[in-house]
Amino acid sequence: MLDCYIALGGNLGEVAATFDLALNQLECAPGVQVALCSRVHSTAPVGNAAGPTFMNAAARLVTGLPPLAVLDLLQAVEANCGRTRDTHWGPRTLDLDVLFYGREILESARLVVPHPACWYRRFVLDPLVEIAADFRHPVKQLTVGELHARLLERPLHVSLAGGSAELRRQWIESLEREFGDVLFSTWEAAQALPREPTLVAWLGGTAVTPRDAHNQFLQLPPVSRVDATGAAAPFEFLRQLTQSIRG
Ligand code: A4P
Ligand code: MG
Repeated sequence: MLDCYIALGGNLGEVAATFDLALNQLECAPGVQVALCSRVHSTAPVGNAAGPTFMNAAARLVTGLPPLAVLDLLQAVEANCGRTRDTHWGPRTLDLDVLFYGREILESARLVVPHPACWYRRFVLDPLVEIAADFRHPVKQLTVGELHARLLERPLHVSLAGGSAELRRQWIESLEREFGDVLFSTWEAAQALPREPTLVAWLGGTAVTPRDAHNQFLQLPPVSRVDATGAAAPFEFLRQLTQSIRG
């Protein structure tokens, strides 16, 4: 048996009632107990297609099920609660994500754990810190309480590393226009500052092989780095990162 932390989200219908229904279904499933649940938080939607205000919560499950069986169960409960998958990141009655499966690090086509975005999203960490402040993120090696505290620092500081100097200049200008309260910097400038940025977004390097490019990414600080090179629309991804950390 191990602790599995999950995130609950939704912005269609009676979301708080849907969360209750979902937690009841999880509690009734063989091999799972719902040990603890956070309060339900009202959160600003992240992403252009996300729709109206969200409700978010977090729960601790105690389970003997293997990780993919937990994912199957969460997806079955989503479907029972009226979840359809029309628009990626579109409005939804219920989204259930696996945040942590014990202290395991898993990466497969269907399941990535720890959830790659859990450490920089206010809508995840605000509820999670209520029930798991001392749980240590197995990759970032900070506790949930420490990760949450980083997102409360002001000014928030987002730094752009890699990419061309011209691209970074243009993107920083656009981001500053939209997010007047966030400090944006190039990684070169950020290194002279006393405090590490909240988040360092990697826009890609000059290396020829993918392995060398990955090594360039790995030279960024482990706690704050995010690889934006896989994003279909990297500028939109940066906007969403900024919305996520600002809350
Ligand atoms: N998958 C891989 N790893 C995991 C994991 N750890 N947990 C795969 C759950 N699923 C995982 O998910 C797509 C696929 O991810 C699954 O088939 C699974 O095999 P999905 O739930 O079908 O699609 P999605 O939720 O639209 O995509 P995604 O990327 O999970 O979106 P997010 O990250 O859940 O973000 N704003 C606020 N305020 N609150 C929110 O909750 N949520 C989103 C969606 C956008 N904006 C939001 C919120
Ligand atoms: Mg999801």
